[in-house]
Amino acid sequence: MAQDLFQAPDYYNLDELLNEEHLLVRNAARDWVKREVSPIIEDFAQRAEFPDSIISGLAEIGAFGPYIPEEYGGAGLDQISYGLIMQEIERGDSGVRSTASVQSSLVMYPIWKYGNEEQKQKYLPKLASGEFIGCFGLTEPNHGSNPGGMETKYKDMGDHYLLNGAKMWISNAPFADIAVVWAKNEEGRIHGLVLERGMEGFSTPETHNKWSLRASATGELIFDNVKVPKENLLPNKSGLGAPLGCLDSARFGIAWGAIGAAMDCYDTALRYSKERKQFGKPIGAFQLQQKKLAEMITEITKAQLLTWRLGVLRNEGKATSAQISMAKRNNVAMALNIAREARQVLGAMGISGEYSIMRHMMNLESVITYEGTHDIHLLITGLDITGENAFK
Ligand code: TGC
Ligand code: FAD
Repeated sequence: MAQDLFQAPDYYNLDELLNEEHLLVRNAARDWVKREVSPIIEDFAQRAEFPDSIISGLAEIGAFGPYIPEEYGGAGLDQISYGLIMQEIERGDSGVRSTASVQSSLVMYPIWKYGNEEQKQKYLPKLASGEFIGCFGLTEPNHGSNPGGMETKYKDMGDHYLLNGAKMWISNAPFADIAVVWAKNEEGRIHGLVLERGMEGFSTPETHNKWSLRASATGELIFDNVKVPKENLLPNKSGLGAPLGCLDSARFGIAWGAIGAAMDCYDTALRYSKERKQFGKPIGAFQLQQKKLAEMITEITKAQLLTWRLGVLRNEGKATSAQISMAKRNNVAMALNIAREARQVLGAMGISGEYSIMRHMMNLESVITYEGTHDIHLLITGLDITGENAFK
């Protein structure tokens, strides 16, 4: 990839809304991405390989459990710092942000919120340091948008549970040390179970041939009569609300992350538009290119404001799930549109791996689908404002 010359757009001086800790955390993540992610990520994406050498760096910048208390190895930061870290990482690559999102919000969060003290002590410090990598199994071959219909189930065998079923499209699965898996008991109630690699009957085949999130490893989780020790059940919450509660936290991080991808596309297109000359002028001097760039910075600024306000609400414990859905939906679509427009500003160079735009665009095609599709989030807003459920 060409040298990383990224300069973050801040059209409305939003840095003035951030405190010293936010700026410190954000700048550390920004520098780390420039130093450790940008130089290698295109090669890994081209080879469809996860760059596991970055795991220790992710832990160092606080990307594994930013808001998990320090007593469990987390960084003990607020929600805006968490969002800023996700923004900076996704500025580098959505797949790297996926790894951090899953680890923090889909693995550490349920253990922290629904686990007992022994489970927290056993897993959280190792997840925070990157010694353990986790994954989250909710989606199944027959149940994506409708996870409540899941077929994976476990039976109480007296001294252990017996787990059967399958999950698919699971980020980090091929190399994860542990998996938080959602399954129904004999009464049909959903519970979370922690599986460890090496349990007999538990396998994690990799999903190949993805044109998106190529630097993130995706796989299946297969449970063939897996004996799960009883102490591995997360005891403090059950029902579909348990996995959906984790999704709130992850979707919040994605809303910030998408801004990072959009900022990178905009910044690349702006710089290119000043350097590339056609018809004797920089292409940025033509109205059609200015329209694209002006609309990009407008949309980025609106998304930054939306997300900052959502962060304040989350810090105050007041953000609703529907507000989070709105931000995830808006910001990912915004980023995808900007990636498409930015690609055009670069002409043929826009499809080259020398620039990050096409990689962001392809990645965002997953981001707009996972953690609830664009349609599902619209229906969540629709239900919230009308009181009418249009899902079923
Ligand atoms: P519904 O009847 O509405 O709700 C069932 C129970 O859940 C509660 N609830 C929530 N709780 C916390 N947070 C939320 N966001 C919640 N949404 C609902 C609800 O109150 C109820 O509780 P209770 O106590 O009354 O039982 O459920 P439904 O079956 O109608 O489905 C609703 C729907 C469609 C919105 C939901 O299922 C949904 O969000 N579907 C999308 C599925 C999804 O997002 N999957 C993501 C899988 S993980 C992933 O993609 C990771 S990618 C990560 C990466 O790589 O970065
Ligand atoms: P479907 O649910 O089959 O939807 C297909 C289409 O129908 C969509 O356009 C959808 O919007 C539409 N649709 C569905 N229901 C309705 C409705 N009621 N009204 C209107 N339209 C509807 N899952 C995990 O559990 N863990 C992970 O780590 C994880 N990582 C992922 C990584 C990647 C790269 C990808 C691509 C996916 C990942 N997922 C993960 C799965 C993801 O959450 C699901 O793909 C997503 O929830 C959608 O489910 P689906 O693909 O089965 O689509």
